[in-house]
Amino acid sequence: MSGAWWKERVFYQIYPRSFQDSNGDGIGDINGIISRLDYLKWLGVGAVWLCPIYDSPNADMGYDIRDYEKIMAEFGTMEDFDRLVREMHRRDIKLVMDLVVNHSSDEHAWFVESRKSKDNPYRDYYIWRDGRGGREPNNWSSFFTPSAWTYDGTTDQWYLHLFSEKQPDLNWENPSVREEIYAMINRWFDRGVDGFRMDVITCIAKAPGLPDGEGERDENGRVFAHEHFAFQPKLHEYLRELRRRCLDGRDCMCVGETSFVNTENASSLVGDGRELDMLFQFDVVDMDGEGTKWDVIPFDLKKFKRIIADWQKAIDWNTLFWENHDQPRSVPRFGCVETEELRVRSAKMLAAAMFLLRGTPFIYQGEEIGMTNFPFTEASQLRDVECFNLLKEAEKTGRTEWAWNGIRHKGRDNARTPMQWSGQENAGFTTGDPWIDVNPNYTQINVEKAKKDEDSILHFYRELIRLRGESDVLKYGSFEPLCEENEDLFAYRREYEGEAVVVVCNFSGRTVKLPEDLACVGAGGGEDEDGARARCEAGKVLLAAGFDGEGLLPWGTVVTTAVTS
Ligand code: ISL
Ligand code: CA
Repeated sequence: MSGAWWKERVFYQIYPRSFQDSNGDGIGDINGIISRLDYLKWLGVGAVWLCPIYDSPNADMGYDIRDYEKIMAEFGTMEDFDRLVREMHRRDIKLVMDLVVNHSSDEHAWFVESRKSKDNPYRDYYIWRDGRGGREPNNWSSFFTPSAWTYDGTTDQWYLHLFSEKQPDLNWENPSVREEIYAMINRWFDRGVDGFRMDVITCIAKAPGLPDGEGERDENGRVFAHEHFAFQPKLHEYLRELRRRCLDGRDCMCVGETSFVNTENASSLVGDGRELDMLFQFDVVDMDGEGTKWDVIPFDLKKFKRIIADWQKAIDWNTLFWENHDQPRSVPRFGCVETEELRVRSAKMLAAAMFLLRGTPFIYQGEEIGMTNFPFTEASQLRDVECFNLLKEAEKTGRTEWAWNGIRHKGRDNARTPMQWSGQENAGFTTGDPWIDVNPNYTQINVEKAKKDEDSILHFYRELIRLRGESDVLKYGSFEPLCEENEDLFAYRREYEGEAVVVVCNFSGRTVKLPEDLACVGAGGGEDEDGARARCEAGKVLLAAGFDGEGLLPWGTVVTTAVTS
């Protein structure tokens, strides 16, 4: 069996600013990425999702694009980019770019024109409205700021921004906007890119008339009105048009960052080849927040199992991830960092738990060495607009302690600290001053050290990627949840054409004996009552960490062959 390349391969997400600096200015760049391609190849990576590298004033670290067809000067030149494409393709690594077209930067030439006058040809490229009695046109709040509107005195109107005020929303209703975007996408395809990750793509269409939100109001009467800006009917129209105009006829892939997707509406986006190929859902990573992501609640294994089983059932092909540039690190979050031994073991367990499910794995840079959160203590260590706005608002209401607790657990800068390559100064990331501090644990946690240690998290990832690559059952097998009521274990069976594999993961700090129904796991030859010798012989261990033949040590995992059902 050989499916689409984006199902066969394991993805690796690069946050360019923090991956590798090549010229000592403290900022990661394209030449730095090129110098690490052999590492990615060694690891077994088959495709890269590259976070935005376009010209940007960096109000939101590249997610505010000033020019879609220029490379950010700090990252290099278009020649460097063309070389990156060549060097990746020479190693058979696909390149997927970030596509941020819900909004642009307020410094984009379109917006600079748009705000000049009401009759400017670019006026309708953005969403401008009159105020209501000196206030905003409606009651929407934004992802990053209290209000989703900013007033502009030049024309006495307000513009809409679902993110920061430096990220005005593009008006997809306007056919000229769509034409410009499609042409831009096609030019990138013609340069050789293999696909796109589409930023907040589910929010590009807004409800006609921009009605007030009816949900829960904040102190100022504002509402996070996603019922009016996510999953609007026009979304499907736009995505189909985009596919016809840009994707059809190309051997490419598009994955949506589909905020507000759920198991009911997911199949309206994927599965029939008319809109997206894959989607990112956030049910797993949103699990440990209640109301807002900043109100941290403990990990709930049963809930996790339900979410995974529901999604594996809901659509044919999932994306599989624990981390990205918007999430904190996964080991302190879902595993255990109490001791070095447990950090290593739980990182391996998390890898097996997620990346052997049915779907395409996405590894975020540094996850493969088990990087952890940063011990933030002061605002000067932060770089993220989301954190700054959170602190600003929290100070007004005397909730500073609460905000800091949230930032330490969930702040996006946790995952944006430099990649830890070695025990040398600045973790081998830069010879200069890094743009954001290196995690002080880099002498312990780094690629160079992990490469030398066969028992490291890094080697486990490499082995896991190799196994998946060689195995049809791990790629294309069905998914069946096991031990659903067990309080400590997450387990599942994959099955495909006469082959089966069982994955068992201990999500607890206890040693757990394998329950009866998993008796054959790893037993490799033992016998049990129902004469299940065959079952036992099937129990060949493919991958393990903290497995002693009978049970799993705290945070341990085992992957074995199994009999088919
Ligand atoms: O990280 C989040 C807030 O905590 C998410 O809600 C995030 O803002 C949302 O998933 C959209 O993310 C994407 O678009 C943003 C950008 O800041 C993120 O980095 C990007 O992944 C605006 O472009
Ligand atoms: Ca640099």
